[in-house]
Amino acid sequence: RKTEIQQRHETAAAEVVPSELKLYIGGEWVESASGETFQTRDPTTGEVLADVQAGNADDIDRAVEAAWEAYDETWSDYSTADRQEVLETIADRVEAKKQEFATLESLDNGKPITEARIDMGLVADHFRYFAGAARTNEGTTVPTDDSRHVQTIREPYGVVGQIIPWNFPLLMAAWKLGPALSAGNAVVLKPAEETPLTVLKLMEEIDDVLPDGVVNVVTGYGREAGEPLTQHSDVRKLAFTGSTEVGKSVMKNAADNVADLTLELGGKSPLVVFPDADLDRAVQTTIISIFFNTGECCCAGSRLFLHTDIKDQFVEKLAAAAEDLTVGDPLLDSTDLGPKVTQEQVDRTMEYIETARDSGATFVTGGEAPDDEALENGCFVAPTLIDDIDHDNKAVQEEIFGPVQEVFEWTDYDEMIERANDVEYGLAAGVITNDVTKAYETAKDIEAGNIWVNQYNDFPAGQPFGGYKQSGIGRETAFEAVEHYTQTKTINLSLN
Ligand code: TXE
Repeated sequence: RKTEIQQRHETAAAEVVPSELKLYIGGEWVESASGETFQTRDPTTGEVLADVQAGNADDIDRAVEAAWEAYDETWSDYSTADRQEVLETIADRVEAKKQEFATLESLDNGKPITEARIDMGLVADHFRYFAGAARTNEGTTVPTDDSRHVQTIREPYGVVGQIIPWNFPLLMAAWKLGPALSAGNAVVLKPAEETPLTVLKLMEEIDDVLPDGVVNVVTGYGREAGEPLTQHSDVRKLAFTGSTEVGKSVMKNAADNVADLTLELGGKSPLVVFPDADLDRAVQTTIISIFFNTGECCCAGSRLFLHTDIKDQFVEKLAAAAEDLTVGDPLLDSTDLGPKVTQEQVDRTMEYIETARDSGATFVTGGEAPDDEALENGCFVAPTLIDDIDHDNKAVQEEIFGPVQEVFEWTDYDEMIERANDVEYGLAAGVITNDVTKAYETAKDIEAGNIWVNQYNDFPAGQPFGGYKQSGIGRETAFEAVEHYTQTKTINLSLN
């Protein structure tokens, strides 16, 4: 007999799983060259959602060829106004089917439907932002003397390759496609094997909007489909979001072809709370920093630095708030935390939890699967707070990518900053204080690309996002991203 959750998911899947699940190459839905497929599962129920094509190097070759053909024959003739219109129409199409997209994302990834709706709003907003950006991609004139006129123009690369992860599947696609198309490139995109469905649905919905071959989607595994894309000599720029380990191999492959590259990698971000903070509000911000998207955020505030004066009281309030969160069926509006994306991800999180436990750390709350029979088929991890752990522990130094936050106490500001910066990553950070001077000083002292003050995980389009240190290279979600998808051409005209 099916449980209530299984029934709800089966009904939702029948309504929203797209009918076209092949590779999208040259505007056609085609089978993978090998004829092989793989399954994508619902992490809440463990059931198979769909069989998806397992693309390989031959499919990447076909896709790159189709992209160049589209670029040479049609796309490069599109004016900036045409590109703006295309991107605006994509935003319209996502908005028109927002609930369907959100449900599909929630089924495939496990994220709460309320958060999936936020994602879809951001997807549309990013496409709109980059629609506008198409019109502002200006060059310069360079003053020298009257003997010449020197001008720079920004030209697209032609064909670019993009590889995205599973934590914000459609939003990561929007972050990548938006600037690439805005700048006038054709794209080969490889979604994560865990969550290919919303990107395929997007292509189904915008098939008539883009000329054939401008966006090509090759689903498949990292080694089989991702790697060949990063090795392809006709791909002029690569953009990758994922683990630092794979990011390094993408960088090496890019070097072989001297392809341009942007990387958005992992993080282990600090959230610093000063003693003057409004504690209740700070607790809510802390909850968002680590439990939003079940902690599957590269910028999650996974290391919490609490001033000694407030630490005990703060931890007590935070534990109560964490225990109050509803872990459950992500399709319900009342759910705060859904499952992790796969069992493999649960195992990875649990390994870090065991490392912390073995070191004698204190589990303030969580540290295991939630105690709920209805969730036993899903990939659930309870919200977890860890105290009394060494900062050099592997579970602190490495990205857990789950609903797990580690707490540290601080008294001396300089020592706290030193520890906050004592990781290989530098993606994001948060500061909570009512003192503007302290907030600014801390924001300057932390080595990270994104600092939130008195809030966390806020991503309006137009605000650059990207990492310091091993968290990445380049910035997304802002005009800078369009620049990353262009190359400068200098034209020097003799006036003699
Ligand atoms: O990442 P991978 P995984 C971190 C997070 C997580 C860990 C592992 O800590 O626990 O990485 O996750 C494709 N060449 N982040 O295994 O493998 C792959 O198919 C080219 C942080 O999912 O890096 C997928 O499309 N591509 C992160 C994408 O890379 C390859 C988000 C990401 O997968 C490839 C995700 C290869 N050799 C994980 N191998 C963030 N920054 O937000 C894999 N891929």
